[in-house]
Amino acid sequence: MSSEEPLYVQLGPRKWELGGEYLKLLEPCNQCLEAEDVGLALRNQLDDKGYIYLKQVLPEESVLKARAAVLEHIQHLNDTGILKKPVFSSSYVDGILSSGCDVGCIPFMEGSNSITNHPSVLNIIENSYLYHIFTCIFHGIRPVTFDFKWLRGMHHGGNTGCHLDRVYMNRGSPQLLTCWIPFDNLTLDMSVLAVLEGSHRMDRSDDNGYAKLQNTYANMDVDRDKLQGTGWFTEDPMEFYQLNEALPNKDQFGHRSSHSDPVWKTTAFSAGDVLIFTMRTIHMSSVNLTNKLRLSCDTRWQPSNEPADPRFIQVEKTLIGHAETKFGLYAKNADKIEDGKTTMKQWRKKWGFVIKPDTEEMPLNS
Ligand SMILES: O=C(O)CCC(=O)C(=O)O
Repeated sequence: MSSEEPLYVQLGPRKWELGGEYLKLLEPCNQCLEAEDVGLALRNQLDDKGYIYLKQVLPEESVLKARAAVLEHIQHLNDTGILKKPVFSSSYVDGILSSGCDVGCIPFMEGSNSITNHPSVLNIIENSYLYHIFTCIFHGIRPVTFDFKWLRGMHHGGNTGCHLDRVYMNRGSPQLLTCWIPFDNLTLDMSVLAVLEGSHRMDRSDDNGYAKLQNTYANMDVDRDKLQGTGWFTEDPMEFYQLNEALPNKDQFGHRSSHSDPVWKTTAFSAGDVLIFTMRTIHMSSVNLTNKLRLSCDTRWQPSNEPADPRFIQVEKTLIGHAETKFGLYAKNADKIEDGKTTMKQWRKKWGFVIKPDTEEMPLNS
């Protein structure tokens, strides 16, 4: 393919051209690592954009070793009959999925378990380089990383909808950060992470749709609020560009014409890249259009001298995550709303966000 040809990325229902109006290229900031004060440079990047993208900072060979360990683990679950449906079409080594292997066919690997604690996996997700980077970001304070790991396999046709992480893990340090690590070289059609640059900022006026989002959705706690479903605000990334439609100075697409307006960004990732972002940064992943299993792991980091969300760190040997309730992709197809549970549509209505008429539901009574 010539480099002149447009590249498209499928973000939920939107197929956007990379470099086009709605989707820009995510740029690495490895130059921060050359700064006199690395921590300051990284913090400035985080404050300004809501993320730090570092290109090829972990050894590729070790990342691919971690990938191989996860693929072998999944195959072992098949071989021993724990997983009935074959995950891979031929040899597990290439990670090619058998046809029809969707979300229920790929094992749920989140938590602190034999595969997240496999030496080759830990060698990546708790790599000493990451300790160094987070020590720099946290002003020299040694970081701690949650024992709970979000190791994911993304099936063909799957993706993660638009959300921010605060709704899942907001009971500890406000400095908590996510570190997303692809376990492979990922082309744009292999479910790459996309961030809404600038969406995390808290310096907007109260009438701004992004301020409203941060003052409502971002303050949700999926467990406290008894949410049923994914926890995603929406699956449609375009909704964020429409948040300010009612405001003056908007252009024909509902954008306000200001350079600080959030913009979606993504890129093809290399094994060895890391993407660090704040709990308030809206993000999603693109649809996996390939027949290859996309593996990644998100880990969480914070200064060790601050309280940690007890659901995700080993305190007195309890580590429960969201207990029996699953959010994210594994909650996508729950059709019946259980008694006492709430839905994102109900919350959105209560907060005053646009609800499409065909998705109306009962109002929240609280
Ligand atoms: O890997 C994905 O598809 C989503 C990752 C994510 O949501 C996160 O890192 O918080």
